[in-house]
Amino acid sequence: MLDNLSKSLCKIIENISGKNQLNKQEVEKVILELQRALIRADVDVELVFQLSEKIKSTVLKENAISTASDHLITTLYKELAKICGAETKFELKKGKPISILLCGLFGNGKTTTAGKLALYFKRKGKRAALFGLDTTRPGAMDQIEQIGQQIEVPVFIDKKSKDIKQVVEKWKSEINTYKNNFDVLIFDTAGRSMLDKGLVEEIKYITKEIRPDYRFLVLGADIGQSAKKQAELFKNAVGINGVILTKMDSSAKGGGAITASAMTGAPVYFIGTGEKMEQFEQFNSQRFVSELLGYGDIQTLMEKIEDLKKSKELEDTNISDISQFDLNTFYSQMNSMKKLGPLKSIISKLPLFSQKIPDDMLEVGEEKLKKYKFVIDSCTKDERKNPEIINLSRIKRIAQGSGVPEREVAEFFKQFKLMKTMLGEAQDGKMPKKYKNMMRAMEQQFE
Ligand SMILES: Nc1nc2c(ncn2[C@@H]2O[C@H](COP(=O)(O)OP(=O)(O)OP(=O)(O)O)[C@@H](O)[C@H]2O)c(=O)[nH]1
Ligand SMILES: [Mg+2]
Repeated sequence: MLDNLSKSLCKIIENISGKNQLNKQEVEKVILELQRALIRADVDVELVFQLSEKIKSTVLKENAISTASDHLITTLYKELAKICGAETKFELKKGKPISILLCGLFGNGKTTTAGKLALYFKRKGKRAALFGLDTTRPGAMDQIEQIGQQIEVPVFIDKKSKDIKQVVEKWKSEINTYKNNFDVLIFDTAGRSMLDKGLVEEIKYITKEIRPDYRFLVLGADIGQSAKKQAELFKNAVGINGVILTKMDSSAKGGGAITASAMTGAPVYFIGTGEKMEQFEQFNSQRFVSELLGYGDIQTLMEKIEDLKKSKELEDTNISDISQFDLNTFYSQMNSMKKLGPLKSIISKLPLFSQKIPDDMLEVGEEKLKKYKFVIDSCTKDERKNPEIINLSRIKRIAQGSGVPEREVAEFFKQFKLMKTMLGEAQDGKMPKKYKNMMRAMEQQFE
């Protein structure tokens, strides 16, 4: 997601993380780099300017000649999170049906998103229904019909009518029945080009008649600088009160999209991350910025670990004293990693880990764990407690005893050593400085 922007931002953070204090020139240099990175990613120029002014005035308060690098990082994080929108979870009130209208220019993903939303609500135990209001594009009705069949959600369409007024009148006259039978009514509308005056008139008309509770603008992450114009167009026409970003999987730039919330004044509620119906998730601006800045999705990782600990699936492998870290603790760590399963995808987003841990160490499968167990069983008590004493002749002996090839035995000890070094450094407070900054930024966000 937004790989290029993320790379540039990570580089900026890396450069300042190493320094304690930054003087005014250095701050200005960082801001200049930030501006370049954001503009290259298609973030609106005016917004970039406002953001940089805000950061500058916050970190260099009262004509200070220098600032702590931590302060700059936390400010950067906070301000970026702000332009990506407030934290707003989409929640349904019990017993109160809602209607959602999707609008946007053509090809941005409205119809696909209508299906994704319906599936999202269905999985939450809600009764969702789709309504086709695209009487313009040939095949539009078939498309939404197929989507409905695929996700097993009722679809209301009028294939014969090409007259939007007729279709709207029909659904409007029956809307109370639908509201009694469903929790969420989702209306898919026609997409056109920005130059098409008829589009604005049509969407205004539909909104006036149907009076949807939510008017979501569907924006593709690949639209670049034109996001601002689109946002304004639909904001003025229907008073957008939510945004859904699609194609977050495929956009290299996406700057228009990340600032869509700032531009519409409406929160980004969801993002689409692929063509499949399941590739859809709630948007969380803090997590998003955290990933952009290379801190990875720490929150998700922590939640996952906590859940597993609660369900007792994960042993508590906290090691308070690094000298206690031996082959036995190493084995239980590996065992835990296996339980976390898809953690690899999360860990690989954490630069701290991804740089240090080889891929095959993150892919701990059943087979490998079995081998590790044989290796450990073939070690003497002394070797288990002090694996530092392992040498070539011991490796040979262990390989014979365990039936695991020498090369793999050697690899096992190499990985043990690597993990011990990493944990040692982490405990010395050398490595996680970046993470400490991040946590502080997150805390400050709520102050
Ligand atoms: N990669 C990717 N493709 C998507 C996503 N959302 C939609 N698409 C694709 O974008 C294309 C257009 O999607 P539609 O849902 O038909 O877009 P639309 O806005 O309804 O288009 P019109 O009705 O013509 O205005 C399709 O090929 C979708 O599969 C997404 O999140 N990721
Ligand atoms: Mg469509």
